[in-house]
Amino acid sequence: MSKPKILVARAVFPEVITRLGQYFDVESNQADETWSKAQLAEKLKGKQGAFTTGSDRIDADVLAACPDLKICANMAVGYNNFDIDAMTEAGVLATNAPDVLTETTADFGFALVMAAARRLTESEHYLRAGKWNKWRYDMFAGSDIHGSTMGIMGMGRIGQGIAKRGAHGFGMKVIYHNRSRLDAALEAECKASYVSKEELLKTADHVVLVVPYSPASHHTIGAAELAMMKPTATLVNIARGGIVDDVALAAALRDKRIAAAGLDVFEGEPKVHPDLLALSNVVLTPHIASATMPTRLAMASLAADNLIAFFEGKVPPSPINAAQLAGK
Ligand code: 8YV
Repeated sequence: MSKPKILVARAVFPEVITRLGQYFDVESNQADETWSKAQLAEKLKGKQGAFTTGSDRIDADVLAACPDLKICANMAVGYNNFDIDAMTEAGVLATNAPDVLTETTADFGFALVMAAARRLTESEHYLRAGKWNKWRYDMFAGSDIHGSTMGIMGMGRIGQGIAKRGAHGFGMKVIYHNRSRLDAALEAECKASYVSKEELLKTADHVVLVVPYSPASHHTIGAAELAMMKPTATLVNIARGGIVDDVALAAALRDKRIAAAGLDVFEGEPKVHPDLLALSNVVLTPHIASATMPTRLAMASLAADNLIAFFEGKVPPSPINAAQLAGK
């Protein structure tokens, strides 16, 4: 019997490609070419499965061009690159890669809070530029982490990981806002108290965004929200570009209406708004919160597990729209 045909849309670990090759006829982008949506659709023609990352768009246009497609396995926990309704309509299963990246991503979120609040990259650039010639009492004075208040918007697994790091490791007071309140046991574990979005923005010294992107969460942080924050506050976004209005943020940072920001994700990435690039009080990283080799391997392996289970007629480990498909 011939093997199902799959496309691996990005360069990934060779061992994962080898493993997939045992089950599938694999075409992979190991050359790491940059494909437009139309090119991705072209490559997907005749394929029954796709291995994608969080920036490979699968929507009605792509699905219309690829009637053989049955499953798309995302090597990412976020899946706003998928139009889930269109996929369900086309009978295509979507899977993601949750859990395996939680702690690594929480580490990075916390690192961005520290880097932004303590002006790590800004001071390093100053030193490297040869500008350090004397001591000054207020040189690169930032804001404290220990004993401060951290406000987490989006209290899923990664948000909870950041809360625990802050509360248990740094004695921070943790407040959070989420669509639904955590149960009492989880709140106690995270030492976190539920507050309104307004209270969080007004009282937190460090605001961390971990909300999933959807049209409803577009520009969760814009000019009005930035205006509520303390002038000494830090804003960190490890969620998705589009959760923050980057232009409004750049203006707030430039006018010192908030003190600092740490951003791993951007509207329109990999392009970064020039207004942000022009500022020194923002730490900018290229969407690497999950980037450690063990975690990236675990994410790729989970995407592969989903594809293999699906074509073996088993229940894939992390389906997104299985219930919708079953109810069709
Ligand atoms: C991915 C991410 O690296 O998992 C996610 O949702 O944002 C990152 O871990 C990125 O989406 C590429 O798949």
